[in-house]
Amino acid sequence: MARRSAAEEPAQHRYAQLRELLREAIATGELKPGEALPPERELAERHGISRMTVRQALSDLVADGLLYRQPGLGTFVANPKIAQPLSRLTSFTEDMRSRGLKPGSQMLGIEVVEATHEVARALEVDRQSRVLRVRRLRLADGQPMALESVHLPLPRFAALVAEDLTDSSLYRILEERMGVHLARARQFLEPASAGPQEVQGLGIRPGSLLLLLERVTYDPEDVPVEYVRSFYRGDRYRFVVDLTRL
Ligand code: 16G
Repeated sequence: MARRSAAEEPAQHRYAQLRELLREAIATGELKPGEALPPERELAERHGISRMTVRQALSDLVADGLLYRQPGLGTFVANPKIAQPLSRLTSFTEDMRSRGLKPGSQMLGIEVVEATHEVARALEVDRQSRVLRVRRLRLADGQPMALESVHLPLPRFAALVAEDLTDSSLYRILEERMGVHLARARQFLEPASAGPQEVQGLGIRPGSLLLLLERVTYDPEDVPVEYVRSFYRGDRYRFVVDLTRL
């Protein structure tokens, strides 16, 4: 890595100082979610640094999801991220309720489609066999959180077409109305960046960071029930895994 020149060193230092100061103010609640930060000019004057340096510090905190910018309005303190444990097989509805948030969905489509290679492999069905695809925008307290696309094999789940999945839980319908028990799931997590579909659905900027979650859920006979791809907002979510050393 190139060595920094002596002139750059102090600015680098002051930028990190401001960033950590703001980080602490957010952590202690001195700065509250939704609160506007003073204008960049004011922060620059107050800390004796350039506006460029202030902007750099704020950009880091925006990238970390602690602040968000509203063009023309300023920079605000973000809501804390939802910390989602990854150990139990839970539904979106259960996840939001356990955090005191109101779950909701906006239906984007429910249709019968041919299984792609990927879907067929996950659901262990023949390529091009018919599957049910349910696409929903998942909301917490009315705010878009994730864009979800669920595939279920047909004819087993054909009855779902008649269900209103807008504001109800798929897992609840499966378990309580259809008598399908969900035993286990395998889930993959990877970073992704927002393309046009995610931008529109989640109301975020192109290129925003997302977490792509892929899940295959199985019944007690180990038959795949659903294959899901969900794009979660990277600025609103973090996942928690508890590890034990054997
Ligand atoms: C979660 C699951 C999804 C499941 C949904 C059911 C992931 C990636 N997705 O969003 O597999 O279909 O919950 O939610 O974890 P619901 O019962 O609230 O409709």
